[in-house]
Amino acid sequence: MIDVRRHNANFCGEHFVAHCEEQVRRTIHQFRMIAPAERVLVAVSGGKDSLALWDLLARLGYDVDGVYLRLGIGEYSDESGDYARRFAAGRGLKLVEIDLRDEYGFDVPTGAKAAKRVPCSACGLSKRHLFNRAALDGGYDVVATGHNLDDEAAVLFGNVLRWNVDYLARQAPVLPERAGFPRKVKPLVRLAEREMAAYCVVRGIDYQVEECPMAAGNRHLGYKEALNTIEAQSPGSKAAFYFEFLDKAAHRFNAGFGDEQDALLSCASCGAPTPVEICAFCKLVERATTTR
Ligand code: Q46
Ligand code: ZN
Repeated sequence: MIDVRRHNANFCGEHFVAHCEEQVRRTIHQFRMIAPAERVLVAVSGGKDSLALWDLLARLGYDVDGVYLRLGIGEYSDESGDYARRFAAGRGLKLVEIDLRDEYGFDVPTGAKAAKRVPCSACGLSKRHLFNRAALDGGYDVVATGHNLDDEAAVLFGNVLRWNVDYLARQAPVLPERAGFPRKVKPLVRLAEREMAAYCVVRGIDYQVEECPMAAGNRHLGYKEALNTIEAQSPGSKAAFYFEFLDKAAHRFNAGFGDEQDALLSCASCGAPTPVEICAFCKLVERATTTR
């Protein structure tokens, strides 16, 4: 059904599902991502990775709900939400929904424009803030996201190309909880993008195949292509690049990381932890809703 060249293995459907489960189980264990009784909130986009992650965590027996953020990016968002809802309903899982427009008065395209930010920056900031908030409000211990090996290797590649040492310090598959922030984990880092697509096919998971229209021209797509070229010539390069970084180099960048947490205040507007008086999300909301 699928060959995974970096493992030098071919799988039938049944064993491929078992293989994915094992990779996730090992990742969770190795990086101490989730303790058995903890409650997990999966950030769901309606795409293959987040739905596969939700499915895998539920299969592995975790107490896991999903959260979907309506970004208001035209048809793409409408369809993505439908996939997320259908998945949850079909499996009897709980999906928490947050609507940026209804609850905060803006959507990603118009809000970004009004706030003079690129859409992905306004979007990323909103996601980080609202997933944290949803986790804390709902009493979840952990927020899990569907970042896969290709995503993490591409981000690492970009950060190395520019020697963004601050980002390199933060690029870990688990970010520990700290005052006002839940733990963040990426249990799919051992699985590649095409493997997640294959997993969805085998498991009968219907997902949003379209990419977000705002992603066009995103630098990471170019990094993924570059890494795919290298991977085709030398299977295993991507995994080695990422996991050897974690193993041998990450600690050289994260000395001192986390020191700033002592200095965190509570946002005067929403109460979220922030190094300044008003948090970046509240500033975005204000600019996105008053400049129009
Ligand atoms: S959803 Fe949002 Fe992505 Fe679309 S606007 Fe950019 S960040 S590309 S993962
Ligand atoms: Zn705030």
